[in-house]
Amino acid sequence: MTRLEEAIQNIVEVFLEYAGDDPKKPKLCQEELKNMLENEIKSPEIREKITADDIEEAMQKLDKNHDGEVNFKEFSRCVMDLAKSLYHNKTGRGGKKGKGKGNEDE
Ligand SMILES: [Ca+2]
Repeated sequence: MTRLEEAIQNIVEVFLEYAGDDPKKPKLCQEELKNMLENEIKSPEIREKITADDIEEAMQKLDKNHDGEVNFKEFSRCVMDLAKSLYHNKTGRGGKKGKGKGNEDE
């Protein structure tokens, strides 16, 4: 498998692995989200972005539709946000909107 294929597959597999036993309704509850963050995010740089120390805050941040759980759409948005932030750190580009410099190609 190529690196990109592997990355895509990993995102799906990590989500499904933690998202509960019901394959028809894969969502992360707060406890599952906590397990996932603890086991799958080790880099302090990324950890601080997602405030894994405060699981309720992390949950609220990710749970965009406020149903108390994190679905795949919400999870993948979080992964993309982390990827964007890493990209920003490496290149100085693609930072938060309205911050002026480094924003021109958005
Ligand atoms: Ca949700």
